[in-house]
Amino acid sequence: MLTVYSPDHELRNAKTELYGGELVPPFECPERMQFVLERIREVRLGGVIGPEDFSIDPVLRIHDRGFVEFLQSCWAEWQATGYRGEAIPCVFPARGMQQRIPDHIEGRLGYYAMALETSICEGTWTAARASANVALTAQSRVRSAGDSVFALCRPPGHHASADQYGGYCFINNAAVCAQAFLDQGASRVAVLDVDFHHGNGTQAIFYHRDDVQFVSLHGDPREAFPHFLGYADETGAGPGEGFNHNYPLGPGTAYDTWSEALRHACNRIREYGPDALVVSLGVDTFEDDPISFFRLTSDDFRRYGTVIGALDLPTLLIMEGGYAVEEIGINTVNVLIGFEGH
Ligand code: B3N
Ligand code: ZN
Repeated sequence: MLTVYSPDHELRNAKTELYGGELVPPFECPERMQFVLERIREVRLGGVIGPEDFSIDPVLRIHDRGFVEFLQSCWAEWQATGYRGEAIPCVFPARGMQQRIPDHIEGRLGYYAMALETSICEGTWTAARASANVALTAQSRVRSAGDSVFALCRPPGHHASADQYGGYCFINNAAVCAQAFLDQGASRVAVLDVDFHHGNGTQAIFYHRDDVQFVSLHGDPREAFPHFLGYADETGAGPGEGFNHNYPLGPGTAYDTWSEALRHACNRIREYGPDALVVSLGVDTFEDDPISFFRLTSDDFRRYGTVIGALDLPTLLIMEGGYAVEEIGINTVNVLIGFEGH
Protein backbone atom coordinates (compact mmCIF):
# COMPACT_ATOMS: atom_id res chain seq x y z
CA MET A 1 0.00 0.00 0.00
CA LEU A 2 1.18 3.49 -0.86
CA THR A 3 1.74 5.96 2.00
CA VAL A 4 1.71 9.76 1.71
CA TYR A 5 3.77 11.65 4.30
CA SER A 6 5.24 15.10 4.88
CA PRO A 7 8.05 15.93 7.35
CA ASP A 8 6.44 19.38 7.76
CA HIS A 9 4.37 17.95 10.63
CA GLU A 10 7.51 18.52 12.74
CA LEU A 11 6.90 22.26 12.49
CA ARG A 12 4.24 21.73 15.13
CA ASN A 13 6.13 20.82 18.27
CA ALA A 14 4.02 22.20 21.10
CA LYS A 15 5.55 22.24 24.56
CA THR A 16 2.33 22.28 26.54
CA GLU A 17 -0.95 20.42 26.91
CA LEU A 18 -3.45 21.22 29.64
CA TYR A 19 -4.10 17.99 31.55
CA GLY A 20 -5.34 17.60 35.10
CA GLY A 21 -4.77 21.28 35.88
CA GLU A 22 -1.12 21.13 34.81
CA LEU A 23 0.73 22.03 31.63
CA VAL A 24 2.37 18.76 30.55
CA PRO A 25 4.33 17.72 27.42
CA PRO A 26 1.72 16.89 24.74
CA PHE A 27 0.70 13.26 24.18
CA GLU A 28 0.33 14.17 20.51
CA CYS A 29 4.05 14.55 19.69
CA PRO A 30 6.17 14.48 16.47
CA GLU A 31 7.90 11.20 17.46
CA ARG A 32 4.64 9.36 16.75
CA MET A 33 5.23 9.70 13.03
CA GLN A 34 8.79 8.33 13.16
CA PHE A 35 7.56 5.06 14.68
CA VAL A 36 4.90 4.65 11.99
CA LEU A 37 7.34 5.41 9.17
CA GLU A 38 9.95 3.04 10.59
CA ARG A 39 7.43 0.21 10.74
CA ILE A 40 6.19 0.89 7.19
CA ARG A 41 9.78 0.52 5.99
CA GLU A 42 10.51 -2.49 8.21
CA VAL A 43 7.64 -4.55 6.77
CA ARG A 44 8.06 -3.09 3.23
CA LEU A 45 4.44 -2.04 3.16
CA GLY A 46 4.99 -0.06 -0.05
CA GLY A 47 6.26 3.29 -1.32
CA VAL A 48 6.22 6.52 0.66
CA ILE A 49 5.67 9.71 -1.32
CA GLY A 50 5.46 13.41 -0.41
CA PRO A 51 2.33 15.54 -0.81
CA GLU A 52 1.34 17.77 -3.70
CA ASP A 53 0.60 21.39 -2.92
CA PHE A 54 -3.15 22.01 -2.99
CA SER A 55 -4.72 25.44 -2.79
CA ILE A 56 -6.80 26.35 0.26
CA ASP A 57 -10.01 25.80 -1.77
CA PRO A 58 -10.70 22.15 -0.77
CA VAL A 59 -10.20 23.14 2.89
CA LEU A 60 -12.68 26.02 2.45
CA ARG A 61 -15.29 23.54 1.15
CA ILE A 62 -15.49 22.37 4.78
CA HIS A 63 -14.11 25.11 7.03
CA ASP A 64 -15.26 28.72 7.50
CA ARG A 65 -12.95 31.32 6.01
CA GLY A 66 -12.87 33.27 9.31
CA PHE A 67 -11.75 30.12 11.15
CA VAL A 68 -9.00 29.45 8.61
CA GLU A 69 -7.78 33.06 8.86
CA PHE A 70 -7.81 32.77 12.66
CA LEU A 71 -5.64 29.62 12.56
CA GLN A 72 -3.27 31.30 10.13
CA SER A 73 -2.68 34.43 12.23
CA CYS A 74 -3.29 33.14 15.78
CA TRP A 75 0.31 32.55 16.84
CA ALA A 76 1.57 35.93 15.52
CA GLU A 77 -1.31 37.75 17.21
CA TRP A 78 -0.79 35.87 20.48
CA GLN A 79 2.91 36.70 20.49
CA ALA A 80 2.17 40.36 19.73
CA THR A 81 0.26 40.58 23.04
CA GLY A 82 3.45 39.70 24.92
CA TYR A 83 2.04 36.51 26.49
CA ARG A 84 4.85 34.13 27.35
CA GLY A 85 3.18 30.73 27.03
CA GLU A 86 1.58 28.93 24.11
CA ALA A 87 -1.88 30.08 23.00
CA ILE A 88 -4.71 28.68 25.18
CA PRO A 89 -8.07 30.43 25.61
CA CYS A 90 -9.62 31.28 28.94
CA VAL A 91 -13.07 32.65 28.08
CA PHE A 92 -15.85 31.20 25.91
CA PRO A 93 -19.18 32.12 24.35
CA ALA A 94 -20.87 29.96 26.99
CA ARG A 95 -24.62 29.33 27.40
CA GLY A 96 -26.51 32.64 27.58
CA MET A 97 -23.72 34.73 26.04
CA GLN A 98 -23.36 36.40 22.66
CA GLN A 99 -22.05 34.26 19.79
CA ARG A 100 -20.10 37.20 18.34
CA ILE A 101 -16.52 37.10 17.13
CA PRO A 102 -14.43 39.53 19.21
CA ASP A 103 -11.38 41.41 17.87
CA HIS A 104 -8.89 40.53 20.62
CA ILE A 105 -7.01 37.25 20.11
CA GLU A 106 -8.03 36.04 23.57
CA GLY A 107 -11.71 36.34 22.62
CA ARG A 108 -11.18 34.81 19.18
CA LEU A 109 -9.34 31.85 20.72
CA GLY A 110 -12.35 31.19 22.97
CA TYR A 111 -14.73 31.56 20.05
CA TYR A 112 -12.89 29.07 17.84
CA ALA A 113 -11.87 26.49 20.49
CA MET A 114 -13.91 23.39 21.40
CA ALA A 115 -11.49 22.29 24.14
CA LEU A 116 -8.50 23.62 26.07
CA GLU A 117 -5.88 20.87 26.02
CA THR A 118 -4.57 21.88 22.57
CA SER A 119 -2.06 24.76 22.68
CA ILE A 120 -1.44 26.70 19.48
CA CYS A 121 2.26 27.33 18.89
CA GLU A 122 4.63 28.39 16.13
CA GLY A 123 4.29 26.18 13.04
CA THR A 124 0.83 24.87 13.92
CA TRP A 125 -0.85 26.28 10.83
CA THR A 126 1.94 25.21 8.45
CA ALA A 127 1.82 21.67 9.86
CA ALA A 128 -1.98 21.54 9.67
CA ARG A 129 -1.88 22.68 6.03
CA ALA A 130 0.76 20.04 5.23
CA SER A 131 -1.40 17.41 6.93
CA ALA A 132 -4.36 18.40 4.73
CA ASN A 133 -2.12 18.26 1.64
CA VAL A 134 -1.02 14.74 2.64
CA ALA A 135 -4.67 13.67 2.95
CA LEU A 136 -5.69 15.32 -0.34
CA THR A 137 -2.75 13.78 -2.21
CA ALA A 138 -3.76 10.33 -0.95
CA GLN A 139 -7.40 11.08 -1.84
CA SER A 140 -6.47 12.01 -5.38
CA ARG A 141 -4.53 8.70 -5.75
CA VAL A 142 -7.49 6.68 -4.48
CA ARG A 143 -9.74 8.43 -6.93
CA SER A 144 -7.47 8.15 -9.96
CA ALA A 145 -6.14 4.61 -9.39
CA GLY A 146 -9.07 3.09 -7.46
CA ASP A 147 -6.44 1.70 -5.06
CA SER A 148 -6.43 2.19 -1.32
CA VAL A 149 -3.89 4.63 0.13
CA PHE A 150 -2.65 5.54 3.61
CA ALA A 151 -2.36 9.25 4.54
CA LEU A 152 0.11 9.53 7.41
CA CYS A 153 -1.35 12.78 8.69
CA ARG A 154 -0.20 14.85 11.66
CA PRO A 155 -1.80 16.84 13.20
CA PRO A 156 -4.97 14.73 13.19
CA GLY A 157 -8.35 16.14 12.19
CA HIS A 158 -11.55 14.43 13.31
CA HIS A 159 -12.39 16.74 16.25
CA ALA A 160 -12.20 19.90 14.10
CA SER A 161 -15.61 21.18 12.96
CA ALA A 162 -16.32 23.85 10.35
CA ASP A 163 -15.24 26.57 12.79
CA GLN A 164 -13.70 24.95 15.87
CA TYR A 165 -10.34 23.38 16.70
CA GLY A 166 -9.45 21.13 19.66
CA GLY A 167 -8.59 17.57 20.63
CA TYR A 168 -5.22 18.09 18.85
CA CYS A 169 -7.11 18.81 15.56
CA PHE A 170 -7.20 21.91 13.33
CA ILE A 171 -8.24 20.93 9.78
CA ASN A 172 -10.62 17.99 9.45
CA ASN A 173 -8.66 15.92 6.92
CA ALA A 174 -11.32 13.18 6.67
CA ALA A 175 -14.12 15.68 6.00
CA VAL A 176 -12.06 17.63 3.47
CA CYS A 177 -11.34 14.39 1.59
CA ALA A 178 -14.92 13.09 1.76
CA GLN A 179 -16.01 16.38 0.21
CA ALA A 180 -13.25 16.12 -2.42
CA PHE A 181 -14.56 12.69 -3.49
CA LEU A 182 -18.05 14.20 -3.90
CA ASP A 183 -16.73 17.23 -5.78
CA GLN A 184 -14.93 14.87 -8.16
CA GLY A 185 -18.08 12.92 -9.01
CA ALA A 186 -18.83 10.47 -6.20
CA SER A 187 -22.51 10.26 -5.21
CA ARG A 188 -22.05 8.86 -1.71
CA VAL A 189 -19.07 8.62 0.64
CA ALA A 190 -18.87 6.79 3.97
CA VAL A 191 -16.58 7.85 6.81
CA LEU A 192 -15.75 5.06 9.26
CA ASP A 193 -14.10 6.41 12.42
CA VAL A 194 -12.31 3.74 14.47
CA ASP A 195 -10.29 6.13 16.65
CA PHE A 196 -10.94 5.72 20.39
CA HIS A 197 -12.48 9.20 20.52
CA HIS A 198 -15.72 10.22 18.87
CA GLY A 199 -15.14 12.24 15.69
CA ASN A 200 -17.39 15.08 16.79
CA GLY A 201 -16.09 17.42 14.09
CA THR A 202 -16.80 15.01 11.24
CA GLN A 203 -20.23 14.21 12.65
CA ALA A 204 -21.15 17.90 13.01
CA ILE A 205 -19.97 18.73 9.48
CA PHE A 206 -22.13 16.09 7.80
CA TYR A 207 -24.99 15.75 10.32
CA HIS A 208 -27.62 17.31 8.05
CA ARG A 209 -26.47 15.59 4.86
CA ASP A 210 -27.30 12.32 3.14
CA ASP A 211 -24.32 12.27 0.75
CA VAL A 212 -21.85 11.42 3.54
CA GLN A 213 -22.57 8.62 6.00
CA PHE A 214 -20.70 8.89 9.30
CA VAL A 215 -20.15 5.73 11.36
CA SER A 216 -18.10 5.82 14.57
CA LEU A 217 -16.98 3.37 17.27
CA HIS A 218 -15.65 5.17 20.33
CA GLY A 219 -15.36 5.53 24.08
CA ASP A 220 -18.73 6.35 25.61
CA PRO A 221 -18.88 10.17 25.85
CA ARG A 222 -20.29 9.85 29.37
CA GLU A 223 -16.78 8.70 30.30
CA ALA A 224 -14.49 9.96 27.53
CA PHE A 225 -13.48 13.04 25.55
CA PRO A 226 -15.14 14.86 23.77
CA HIS A 227 -17.97 14.24 26.28
CA PHE A 228 -20.59 16.39 24.53
CA LEU A 229 -21.23 14.40 21.35
CA GLY A 230 -21.13 10.75 20.29
CA TYR A 231 -24.28 9.29 21.86
CA ALA A 232 -26.15 6.45 20.12
CA ASP A 233 -29.30 8.51 19.68
CA GLU A 234 -27.52 11.01 17.39
CA THR A 235 -28.76 9.61 14.09
CA GLY A 236 -28.61 12.67 11.81
CA ALA A 237 -31.10 15.46 11.16
CA GLY A 238 -33.23 16.71 8.26
CA PRO A 239 -32.02 15.12 5.03
CA GLY A 240 -29.21 13.56 7.11
CA GLU A 241 -31.61 11.57 9.33
CA GLY A 242 -30.47 7.93 9.35
CA PHE A 243 -26.99 8.63 7.98
CA ASN A 244 -25.16 9.01 11.30
CA HIS A 245 -24.37 5.92 13.41
CA ASN A 246 -22.60 6.04 16.77
CA TYR A 247 -21.37 3.01 18.71
CA PRO A 248 -20.34 4.28 22.17
CA LEU A 249 -18.53 1.57 24.15
CA GLY A 250 -17.65 1.46 27.83
CA PRO A 251 -14.39 1.27 29.80
CA GLY A 252 -12.48 -2.01 29.35
CA THR A 253 -14.03 -2.84 25.96
CA ALA A 254 -11.98 -5.65 24.37
CA TYR A 255 -11.94 -7.06 20.83
CA ASP A 256 -14.98 -9.35 21.11
CA THR A 257 -17.36 -6.48 21.90
CA TRP A 258 -15.51 -3.94 19.77
CA SER A 259 -15.41 -6.18 16.69
CA GLU A 260 -19.10 -7.00 17.04
CA ALA A 261 -19.78 -3.24 16.82
CA LEU A 262 -17.40 -3.00 13.84
CA ARG A 263 -19.21 -5.75 11.94
CA HIS A 264 -22.52 -4.02 12.61
CA ALA A 265 -20.99 -0.71 11.44
CA CYS A 266 -19.64 -2.36 8.28
CA ASN A 267 -23.09 -3.73 7.48
CA ARG A 268 -24.47 -0.18 7.71
CA ILE A 269 -21.81 0.90 5.22
CA ARG A 270 -22.69 -2.00 2.88
CA GLU A 271 -26.36 -1.00 3.00
CA TYR A 272 -25.43 2.59 2.18
CA GLY A 273 -23.39 1.51 -0.85
CA PRO A 274 -20.81 4.31 -1.00
CA ASP A 275 -18.51 4.98 -3.96
CA ALA A 276 -15.57 5.51 -1.59
CA LEU A 277 -14.66 4.94 2.05
CA VAL A 278 -12.65 7.26 4.30
CA VAL A 279 -11.30 5.62 7.47
CA SER A 280 -10.38 7.84 10.40
CA LEU A 281 -7.67 5.53 11.67
CA GLY A 282 -6.75 6.15 15.28
CA VAL A 283 -4.95 3.40 17.18
CA ASP A 284 -5.63 4.82 20.64
CA THR A 285 -7.99 1.84 21.11
CA PHE A 286 -4.81 -0.07 22.10
CA GLU A 287 -4.74 -1.70 25.56
CA ASP A 288 -1.68 0.34 26.62
CA ASP A 289 -2.72 3.69 25.23
CA PRO A 290 -2.02 6.24 27.98
CA ILE A 291 -5.17 8.35 27.51
CA SER A 292 -7.84 5.83 26.48
CA PHE A 293 -9.70 2.85 27.98
CA PHE A 294 -10.21 0.11 25.38
CA ARG A 295 -8.28 -3.17 25.43
CA LEU A 296 -7.36 -4.00 21.82
CA THR A 297 -4.13 -5.97 21.39
CA SER A 298 -1.61 -5.49 18.57
CA ASP A 299 -2.99 -8.66 16.87
CA ASP A 300 -6.51 -7.26 17.02
CA PHE A 301 -5.48 -4.37 14.76
CA ARG A 302 -4.54 -6.82 12.01
CA ARG A 303 -7.78 -8.73 12.53
CA TYR A 304 -9.97 -5.68 12.18
CA GLY A 305 -8.01 -4.41 9.15
CA THR A 306 -9.26 -7.57 7.44
CA VAL A 307 -12.86 -6.75 8.32
CA ILE A 308 -12.59 -3.23 6.84
CA GLY A 309 -10.76 -4.55 3.77
CA ALA A 310 -13.61 -6.99 3.13
CA LEU A 311 -15.86 -4.01 2.36
CA ASP A 312 -13.91 -4.01 -0.89
CA LEU A 313 -14.21 -0.26 -1.49
CA PRO A 314 -11.71 2.31 -2.78
CA THR A 315 -10.45 3.37 0.64
CA LEU A 316 -8.52 6.31 2.00
CA LEU A 317 -7.08 5.56 5.44
CA ILE A 318 -6.20 8.72 7.40
CA MET A 319 -4.08 8.76 10.57
CA GLU A 320 -5.83 10.19 13.61
CA GLY A 321 -4.82 9.40 17.25
CA GLY A 322 -2.65 6.86 19.08
CA TYR A 323 -0.33 7.75 21.95
CA ALA A 324 1.40 4.51 22.95
CA VAL A 325 4.31 5.88 20.94
CA GLU A 326 6.51 2.75 20.97
CA GLU A 327 3.65 0.60 19.60
CA ILE A 328 1.92 3.10 17.31
CA GLY A 329 3.88 1.85 14.29
CA ILE A 330 3.14 -1.83 14.86
CA ASN A 331 -0.56 -1.19 15.53
CA THR A 332 -1.13 1.18 12.61
CA VAL A 333 0.72 -0.98 10.10
CA ASN A 334 -1.07 -4.09 11.39
CA VAL A 335 -4.37 -2.49 10.31
CA LEU A 336 -2.92 -1.78 6.85
CA ILE A 337 -1.53 -5.32 6.51
CA GLY A 338 -4.86 -6.83 7.59
CA PHE A 339 -6.69 -4.51 5.19
CA GLU A 340 -4.55 -5.56 2.24
CA GLY A 341 -4.68 -9.26 3.03
CA HIS A 342 -8.42 -9.52 3.56
O1 B3N B 1 -9.03 12.86 27.54
C1 B3N B 1 -7.98 13.31 27.89
C2 B3N B 1 -7.04 12.53 28.74
C3 B3N B 1 -7.51 11.39 29.40
C4 B3N B 1 -6.65 10.64 30.19
C5 B3N B 1 -5.34 11.02 30.33
N1 B3N B 1 -4.48 10.27 31.13
C6 B3N B 1 -4.97 9.16 31.91
C7 B3N B 1 -3.07 10.53 31.22
C8 B3N B 1 -4.86 12.12 29.64
C9 B3N B 1 -5.72 12.88 28.87
N2 B3N B 1 -7.62 14.54 27.54
C10 B3N B 1 -8.45 15.40 26.75
C11 B3N B 1 -7.90 15.55 25.36
C12 B3N B 1 -8.00 14.32 24.58
C13 B3N B 1 -7.78 14.55 23.10
C14 B3N B 1 -7.93 13.30 22.31
C15 B3N B 1 -7.39 13.42 20.93
C16 B3N B 1 -7.63 12.21 20.11
O2 B3N B 1 -6.91 11.24 20.11
N3 B3N B 1 -8.67 12.18 19.35
O3 B3N B 1 -8.96 11.15 18.57
ZN1 ZN C 1 -8.30 9.61 19.60
